Amino acid sequence: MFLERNPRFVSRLTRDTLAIILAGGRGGRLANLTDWRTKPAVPFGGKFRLIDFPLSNCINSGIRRIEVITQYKAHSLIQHIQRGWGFLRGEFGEFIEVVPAQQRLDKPLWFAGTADAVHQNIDIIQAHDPRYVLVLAGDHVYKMDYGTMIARHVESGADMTVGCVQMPLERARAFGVMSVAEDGHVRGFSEKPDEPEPAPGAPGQALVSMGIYVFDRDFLFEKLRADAENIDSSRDFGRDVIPAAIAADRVMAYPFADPRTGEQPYWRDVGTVDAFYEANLELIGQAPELDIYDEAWPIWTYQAQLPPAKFIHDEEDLRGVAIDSMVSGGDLIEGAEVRHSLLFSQVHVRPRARVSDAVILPGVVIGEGCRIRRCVIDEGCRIPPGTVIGEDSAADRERFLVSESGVALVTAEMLGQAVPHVR
Ligand code: ADQ
Ligand code: ADP
Repeated sequence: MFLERNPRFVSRLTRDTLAIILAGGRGGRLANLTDWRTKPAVPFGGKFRLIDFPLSNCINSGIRRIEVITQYKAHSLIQHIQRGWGFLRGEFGEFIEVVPAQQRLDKPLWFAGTADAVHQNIDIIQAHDPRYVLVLAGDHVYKMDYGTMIARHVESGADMTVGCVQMPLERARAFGVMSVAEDGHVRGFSEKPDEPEPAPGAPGQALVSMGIYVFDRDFLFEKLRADAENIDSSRDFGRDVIPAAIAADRVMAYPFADPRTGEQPYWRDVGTVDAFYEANLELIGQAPELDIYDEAWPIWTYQAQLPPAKFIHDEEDLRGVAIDSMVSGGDLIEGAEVRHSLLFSQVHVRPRARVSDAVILPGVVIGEGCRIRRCVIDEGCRIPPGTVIGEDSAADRERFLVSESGVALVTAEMLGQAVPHVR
C-alpha cells in the first residue's frame, strides 16, 4: 500500500511493462454497429472511439510500449491508430504497434480465444523483453491508472493480478465472476455463469473481472504454453487460463477503486445497443460520472480538423438550436431543433427537423421535416426528408433494429444506402 503511492517506484514498473490491447473482437451484441467494424473501433462520446480509452489510460499511466492485437474487421481501427496515435518516439523505446492477425505459429489457424491471440504473438513480447505484461480489452470505457495495479501486483508477490469491479447480480452473467478471499486471493472464477455468486458483504452484487490482467512475463509464457498443449482448451483467458491458474498459482484480485475516496469509479462495457445509447447520452448530463473534460486525465484521439459547429436560421427564418445537447466539429444545424442529443462530427440537421434523445454518429444527414427520437443513427446515413423514427415502435421494427428498451438502431444498409467507405 505504501510503495504504490511512490511515483518513482511506480514509474520504474510502468517502464518495464508491455501493454497488450486485445482489439480483435466483434462484439456481436452491438448488433449492426459492428457489421463493418470491430467493437474497439465503435465511435463514442462525440469524438472518440472505444480504443481511445485503454490507449489513453496507458499513456497517462506512463506505459509507452503498446501492442494492439487485431482480428475482426480491423480496417477503421488501424486507420484511426495510424492517424492519431503516431506521436510516441521510437528512438526513446516508445511505440504503439498494430499487430494484424497473421498465423505466426506453425498452424494455419486464426486466433481461437483471447489467450491464443496473445500466444500467437509470444515472439513479439519476447523481443521487447518486458518484466510485466498488462493485458487489456480494447472496448471498455473508463479512466484508470494502471501503474497502481501493477505496483499492487508486484507488492503482493502475485503471479497474475485480475482487475475487478462490483456489478449488480443480474448483469454479472455477461462477465467472469470471481470469488476472493479476504487477503485478495482469487479462490474461484467462473466465466459467464448462469447464477453469479454474490460478493461477500455486498448483497445483490457480484465481483466481476474487468478482463484486464497483469502477469509476470515468465509466468504468462508458462501458462500460455500449457494452455496450448491442452486439447480441451478454448484458449481463452476467462474460460481456461484463469481457472487453471487459481488452483496452483498466486492469482490476486485488484479491486478498481479511487485511491482518494475508495469508491469504485466509472467503468462500462458498452456491449449492447442499449448500453451504448445510455452511456453516450449520460455524457450530456450536468455532472456525468465519466468526466471527459478532465485535464488531469485527457482522453486522446484522432479527429480530422473540422470547422466549428454552426447554428443558423433557415430561409423561412426558423432558428437552428441545440438544447441540453453535445455537438461536434463540422456540425450544421439549420432551422432545426435538437434536444437532449449527442451529435458526432459533420452531422447536418436540415430545416424543420426535430431531433431528441438521439445519438447521431459522424456524417449523418437528417432531412427536412424529420422527427427523430430515441435512436442511434450509424455513420453516414442520409435520413430522407419527412422520416419519423421513435414514435411508432411497430413501424420502426419493420425497417430498423429496435433494442430491448425500445431504442431504434438505424444503419445505412437498413436504409438501402451504400455502407460508407471506412467504418
Ligand atoms: P468478454 O467481454 O466476452 O469477456 P472477449 O470476447 O473475450 O470478452 O473479448 C475481450 C477483449 O479481447 C475484447 O477487447 C475483444 O475485442 C478482444 N478479443 C476477443 N477475441 C480476440 C481475438 N481472437 N484476438 C484479438 N482480440 C480479441 C472478457 C473476460 C471476462 C470479463 C469481461 C469483461 O473473459 O471474464 O468479465 O471480458 O468485459
Ligand atoms: P458476401 O460476399 O460475404 O455475402 P459482400 O459482397 O457484401 O458479402 O462482401 C464481401 C466481403 O467484403 C465481406 O467479407 C466483407 O467483409 C467485405 N466488405 C464488403 N463491403 C464492405 C465495406 N463497406 N467495408 C468493409 N468490408 C466490406
